Amino acid sequence: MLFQNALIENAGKAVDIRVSEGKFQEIAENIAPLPGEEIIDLHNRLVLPPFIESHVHLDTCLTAGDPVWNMSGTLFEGIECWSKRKDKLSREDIRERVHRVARMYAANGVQFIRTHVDVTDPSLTAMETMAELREELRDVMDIQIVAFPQEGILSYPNGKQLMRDAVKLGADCVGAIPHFEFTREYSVESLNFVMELAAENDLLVDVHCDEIDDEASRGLETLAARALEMQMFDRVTASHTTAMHSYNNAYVLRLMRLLKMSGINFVSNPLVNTHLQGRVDTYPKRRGITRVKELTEEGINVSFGHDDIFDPWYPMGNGNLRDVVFMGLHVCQMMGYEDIMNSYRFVTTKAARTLHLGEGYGIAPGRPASFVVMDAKNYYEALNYNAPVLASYKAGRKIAQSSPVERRALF
Ligand code: 17E
Ligand code: FE2
Repeated sequence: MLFQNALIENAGKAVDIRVSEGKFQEIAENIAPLPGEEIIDLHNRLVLPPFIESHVHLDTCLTAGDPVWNMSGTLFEGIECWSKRKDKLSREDIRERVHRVARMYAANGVQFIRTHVDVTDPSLTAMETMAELREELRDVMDIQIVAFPQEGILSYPNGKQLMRDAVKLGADCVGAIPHFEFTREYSVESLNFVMELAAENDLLVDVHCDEIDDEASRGLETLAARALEMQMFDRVTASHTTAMHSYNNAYVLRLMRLLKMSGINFVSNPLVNTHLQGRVDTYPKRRGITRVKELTEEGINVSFGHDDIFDPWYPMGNGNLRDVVFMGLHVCQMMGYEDIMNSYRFVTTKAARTLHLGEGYGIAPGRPASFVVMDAKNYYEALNYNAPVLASYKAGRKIAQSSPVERRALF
């Protein structure tokens, strides 16, 4: 199969892409077609590596308002609402919602998802079902599962054992929620516990870390220190870290040194944390987004996630990561020309680093022929006009398509 006239990752010049046996074979200008080779002319459209959702909760998706709506818009009320919904969880319920949301993501060019799955449930129904769905959806969606203790590890009955059981059920990654634990001592112990658990089982770590507007919430320094001391480095990710927004600058200066030494990744969720944070403020109201610009400038890897699709924490979402990037650029004030042009990296290559996709990702000969074609000539235009993903190919197979959108004034 020969794709002609592709503008790969904002390139100024079009190239052709030969795909066979599910892999990129050749990428060059004016490749001569082979006899009988199928040819698809992309007409100078943008080609990107597939979008990656580096942080979402698939087990909670599509449950907003069931049984109750989150009226305050706080994280903590969201956790209460979810706790009520958890009582009604069944395999069929999870399967139906995850299939539906996987199709929503796929239609928007997403091919990789890291999902956090709540394991503070003695039945571990969500964890078990998600492990099954990970296998079932493998050809269309690569899913990575984080065992996520939504209601705490030390602060939830049998929390440590539930985490160990989730690892046995096949978690790829372990999480924690230090800002939700009853005490500072518990939060430190929970982080030490998951780092040991990950090291023993050769797993990745992704912590919901300091998702609170409390400048005294300092799980991050503990997580980064352990990542350094245990040499786990970029196998560790700190998600949310919204308290960093409220840290004083002198403390951030000290912290930044450790963060760089630790090599950890960050995931920021700009849509959801713009909505959830600042809820105890009157005016001025904090934005509550971690310091994406400053972390990125220091060479630290930061990606963007959606976090929620229509659930107790966020009443919107359709699987389009464009909205996440759009909000992220605004709220983090990264609106320079190059910032905008390169912002697809927050939901592609930077996320790939966090997920450790390695050679399984990226547009290069020998790698799986997975890519998206957007109805735009570069990402600036795609972002600004919310261009549809015209086609999404995974290992050489088309798994989703959209039509070009026409919005026309009649004068
Ligand atoms: N749970 C949590 O602790 N934080 C979040 N942002 C979501 C779920 C969505
Ligand atoms: Fe989250």
